[in-house]
Amino acid sequence: MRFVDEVRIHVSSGKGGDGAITFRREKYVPFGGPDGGDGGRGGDVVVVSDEGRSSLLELRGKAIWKAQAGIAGSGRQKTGAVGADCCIRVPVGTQVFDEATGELIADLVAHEQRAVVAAGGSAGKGNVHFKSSRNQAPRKNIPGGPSVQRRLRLELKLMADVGLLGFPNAGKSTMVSALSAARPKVADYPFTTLVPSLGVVDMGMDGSFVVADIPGLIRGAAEGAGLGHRFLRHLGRTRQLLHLVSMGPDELDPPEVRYQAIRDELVAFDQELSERPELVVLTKADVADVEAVRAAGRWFAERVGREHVLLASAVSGAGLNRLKHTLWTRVKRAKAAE
Ligand SMILES: Nc1nc2c(ncn2[C@@H]2O[C@H](COP(=O)(O)OP(=O)(O)OP(=O)(O)O)[C@@H](O)[C@H]2O)c(=O)[nH]1
Ligand SMILES: [Mg+2]
Repeated sequence: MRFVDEVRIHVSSGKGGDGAITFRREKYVPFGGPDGGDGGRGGDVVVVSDEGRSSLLELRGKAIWKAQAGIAGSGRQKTGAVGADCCIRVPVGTQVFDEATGELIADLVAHEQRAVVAAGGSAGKGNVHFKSSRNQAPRKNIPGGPSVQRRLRLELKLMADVGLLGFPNAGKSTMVSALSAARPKVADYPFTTLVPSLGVVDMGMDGSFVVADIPGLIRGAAEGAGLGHRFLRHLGRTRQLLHLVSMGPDELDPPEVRYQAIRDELVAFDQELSERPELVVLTKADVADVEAVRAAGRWFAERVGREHVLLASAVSGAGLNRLKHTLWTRVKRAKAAE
């Protein structure tokens, strides 16, 4: 399955603060000893997984993530402030790779898991540490450690919540483009989509869910007709099936026949998958014949229940809001029941 959710970022940890070289200055004490304090540690860049996040989309706007530098130490053994960490909050399931080497740096599988991806520079040491019997006035310190800079690739293995079903040309890819920021190829010939892809549907403050676009199915797919039905395995972990039935004028078979053909393939592929909740969308409403829609609406209401049939057009946008919210409500309900 292709990853659509991927970002590349640059991270830079904070440099450590230098240790100070200072000497005590007091009235009547001509040769005060060393009193240079330590520097503060530089801030780390930390990637933290967060259940409340569902996509890496939110990171897209920011290419450079910087932690604060530690502050240098000063006289009177004063220690410099520690640099603040920079936290990058990502969805659970995010993997972090070093862009240059391809090395997997972190695999964040649980809520609030933290991975330091660029460690802050160590704290420098002030000259107060270097006093000895032989050297009462050391002009020596340890500078703060350097900042670490890295290019990272963050990848989220998306799990589809909703899986699309339908004949070739039913408008599956068009629907994914209309609902999400993904831009799968759309064309007026069958089998445009050859590999499954995913789109993230943004529900604003509420969150988001993922729709899987897969190649079209035709009758006999179980026996290898068309592209076969092996793509159905990508729907394995989806919570909800979205079955698109085109109401466009170019269809040869009536909608109920096409619907049933897909249902048969689904059952042949996997009985359990065929029992998942399904929402039927009569699509291409913008170019549909009103009488045909009415008749199909009646048939589907009878067959799957009125609440499981919607009318929409991915081109005009009609019915899409309702579709989005219906899917979202169902996905949330299914998640809560898990
Ligand atoms: N008028 C109209 N045309 C649509 C609508 N949705 C899709 N189409 C057209 O239908 C054709 C097929 O659309 P796709 O989205 O590529 O169909 P698909 O189901 O992904 O097809 P495959 O990938 O080949 O299985 C394209 O020419 C689309 O522009 C719609 O709501 N209204
Ligand atoms: Mg397609």
